[in-house]
Amino acid sequence: MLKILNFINGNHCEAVNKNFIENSNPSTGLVYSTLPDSDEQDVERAIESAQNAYNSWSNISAESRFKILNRIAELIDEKNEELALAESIDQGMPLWFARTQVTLSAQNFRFFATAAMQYSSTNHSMEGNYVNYNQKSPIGIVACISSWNLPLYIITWKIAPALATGNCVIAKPSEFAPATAFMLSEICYQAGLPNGVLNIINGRGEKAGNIIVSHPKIKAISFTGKLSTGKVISTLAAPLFKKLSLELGGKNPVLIFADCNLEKAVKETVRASFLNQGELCRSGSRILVEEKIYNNFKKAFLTELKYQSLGNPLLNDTKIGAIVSKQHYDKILSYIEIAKAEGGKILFGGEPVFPKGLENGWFISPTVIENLKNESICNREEIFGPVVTLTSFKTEVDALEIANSTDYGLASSVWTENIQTAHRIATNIKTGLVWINCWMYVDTKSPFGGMKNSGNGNSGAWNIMDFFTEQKNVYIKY
Ligand code: TXE
Repeated sequence: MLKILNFINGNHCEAVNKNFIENSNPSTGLVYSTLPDSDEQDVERAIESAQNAYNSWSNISAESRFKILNRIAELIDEKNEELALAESIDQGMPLWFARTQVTLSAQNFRFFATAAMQYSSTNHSMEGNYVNYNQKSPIGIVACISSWNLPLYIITWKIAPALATGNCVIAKPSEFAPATAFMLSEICYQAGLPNGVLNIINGRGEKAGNIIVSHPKIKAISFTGKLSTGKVISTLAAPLFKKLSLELGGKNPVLIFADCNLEKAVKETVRASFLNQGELCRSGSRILVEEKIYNNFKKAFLTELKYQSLGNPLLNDTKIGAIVSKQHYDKILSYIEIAKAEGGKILFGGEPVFPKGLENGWFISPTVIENLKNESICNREEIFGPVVTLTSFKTEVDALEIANSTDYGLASSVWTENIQTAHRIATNIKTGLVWINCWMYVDTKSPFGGMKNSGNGNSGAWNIMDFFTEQKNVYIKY
């Protein structure tokens, strides 16, 4: 039984109350690890250790921070295989995909290690013999709370900039996939991160998570998770004037125009729909196809699905692994039932799968549904699983209207060979990310974040460095 521990003041420890939560391997449905069911006592100990570490950490040179964060990146790369295996077992994603996510996690630390050295402020002379300059300083103790879908990638994407800007961190991974955060704490210790600079608290969101976000000493919260949780955290944070960076859900449209490269559009849209079992906030879940090619696209899309092998995530040719938890598995299946009740036609899948030897695991077939109205629940609410809807549109205006019709605005992809169409759609679609003739290309140097109910766009690159700092403007008359 894997025993996951908290990481407080450089030590691994159980919850003070000795309580723990059981966590299951999604491929087998069996409990395989435990994690601390932390409460106030654990959070207080973490906050105290962060406070003790803050003065030294916030005052060491940027180069010293670079060296430690860069060493963490090197160790993540060195341990790619064991981190990837742990992630695949814990979250259910295919092992080959987990390797790519570990590589990106190392890049997160490498990018923000260098950002620590490059991060600068501005100054300028003003008429009337004034000079104006601004100072950027760390906020203090910040919270990084992450989701289970890309556990290591998302938590490193938060922790690295928070540390690079000189803050001390209280991080809380999801209780559904805590394994690689535990391994990250060991890596940070090996890299020489001073005790108390990073503390990782495990536990339930509504308990440990709530205690962290409510704590008066936590001055900023970087959160990734459901819209509903983002609302709860915002309600708690607002009266205490805590800074908030929110990466929330999505219901991402894929726009397929008749003049697209059909073969490429089909292959990439299958990937966008079912990579990581569709458990990506950037997944394309609403596929909008120009009427002229709807039947051709549908036929090619369904044919391509036959190559999406589903099963044991540890096998190299597996494209679709297990669903992270029984709770989420049931939620996805309930949406498929809702779709049927709303008149949806199941073109492919629509039911659980029981791979040989893994009959107790949580697997759901890639599912394609057509004939749903735009205002149907499955076209408006985030399902966050291997379920997509197919809808046709007549004109570009129709496509944009459908694409922009949900309360989310995170990501979109557009397939067209017409550059004018591409620019018009990119300009008028209301999503924080737009991919044209591609999907899931990400660059750490670029800002990232959703519009509308998908978040507040404070992530990525210099946005998140600014988020984790306080700015002061100084005017000097001479
Ligand atoms: O979210 P939850 P999940 C979104 C994705 C989906 C969600 C899935 O779209 O909606 O994440 O992640 C903690 N106070 N994104 O199911 O349940 C909880 O313990 C404090 C968007 O994990 O909200 C966990 O650590 N904390 C993203 C974390 O919050 C609380 C990319 C998330 O849990 C809490 C990836 C509370 N009251 C996924 N309740 C993007 N937009 O980029 C829960 N938690």
